[in-house]
Amino acid sequence: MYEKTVVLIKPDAVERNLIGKILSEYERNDLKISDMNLMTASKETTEAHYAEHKGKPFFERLVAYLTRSPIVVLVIEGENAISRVRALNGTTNPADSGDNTIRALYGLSLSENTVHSSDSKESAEREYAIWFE
Ligand code: FUP
Repeated sequence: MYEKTVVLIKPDAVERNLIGKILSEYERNDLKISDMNLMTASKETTEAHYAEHKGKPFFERLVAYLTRSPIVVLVIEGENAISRVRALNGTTNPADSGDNTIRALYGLSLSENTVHSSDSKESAEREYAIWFE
């Protein structure tokens, strides 16, 4: 199924000049970047994006991290883009992530794990509305 997914290149990656390396992982796997914004996320937008985690012990730290410096917000398209981008990104904790995944290559820790991508079609639509509308 042809899909769109929302990806965030997070502050730890932009700070370390990894935008190009991360974009090239998606492009060389035949995924299409169809929208892209470099921005500093507001607290309100970040809290909406991570609404499912509100109230959890790591929530405040998560919001502080995502808003501390610029991020890149992307729309990536292709056949089964949602699961393919999740596979390229790797698991949430870089320490457990498969070799050659973006999080294994570049992730610093569970909380500073370099990239985000939507986990379902519903999440992709919700996140698109948050970041692009
Ligand atoms: P993912 O879908 O892989 O981005 O992971 P989650 O939605 O479960 O978590 C969102 C973000 O919260 C992760 F990228 C990292 C952060 N997090 C923590 O900092 N501590 C935790 O215990 C769990 C998640």
